[in-house]
Amino acid sequence: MKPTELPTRVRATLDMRYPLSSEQKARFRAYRCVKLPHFWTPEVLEYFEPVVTHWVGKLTESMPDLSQRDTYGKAFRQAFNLWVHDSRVKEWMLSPRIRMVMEELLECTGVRMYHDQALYKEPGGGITPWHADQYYWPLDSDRVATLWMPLHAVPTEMGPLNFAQGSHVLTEGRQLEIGEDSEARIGARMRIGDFPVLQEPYGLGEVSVHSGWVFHRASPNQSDEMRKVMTGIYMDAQMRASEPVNAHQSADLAQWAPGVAVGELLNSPLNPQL
Ligand SMILES: O=C(O)CCC(=O)C(=O)O
Repeated sequence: MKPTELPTRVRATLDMRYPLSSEQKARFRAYRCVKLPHFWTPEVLEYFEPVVTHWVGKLTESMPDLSQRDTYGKAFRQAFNLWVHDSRVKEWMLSPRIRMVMEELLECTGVRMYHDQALYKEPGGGITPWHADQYYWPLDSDRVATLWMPLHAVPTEMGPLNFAQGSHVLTEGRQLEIGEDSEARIGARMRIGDFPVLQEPYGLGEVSVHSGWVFHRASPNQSDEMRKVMTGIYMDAQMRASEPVNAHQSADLAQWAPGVAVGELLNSPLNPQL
């Protein structure tokens, strides 16, 4: 794959540090989730939105109709590792701006790609049930987080991501795979109110970062437009593979870090250091 010349102003934003405030860093340290306004410029979103939309169309074309999917399937069209398919996406997802913000939030000196995924919640698409991502990940520390990047503003009716702030300390519910059961059981636990739920729309260019054990969900997309989101999952460059504790983790290890054995650094060709 040949490197791509990006438009000058897009490239400039990808190379520029996002100035995290001490309040944002403290918030992430305490709650393990934070929203970052104006992370991307309108130009960056205008450039990448059609690229991501093209790949979601191509990579999910065999997906059955919404009505034929289960609760998780109704949550979104999901397309993985777009950076491997497209050099423009590669430049974006491995950009200095992302590296710097993830290093600062995860408090480590290097980060690697675990994988990326586009999450397109269709008009009429259902809830994203409550869950914690790290249930799926065979990783030996919690220095891993998702950068959730809507490609447009996301008002409440489109299903912005909600977080139970600080819920990474809760071990109850971690063993639940995403689905109706996780929605009911984790939802009931969150209603107790120990972990205030952040439920806010996203402005244009706003992104969020949440670490692997924070419980989160999204409401259905009640608008008549697609909710278009690109995400990247980034981990400490020193992350090692842990013994898989469920079938999802075994499959994840083989898929996202092929050839890496338990105890080894996750440094397969699919896990470049940014
Ligand atoms: O986009 C969504 O609705 C859910 C996203 C999510 O669960 C994640 O990125 O970890």
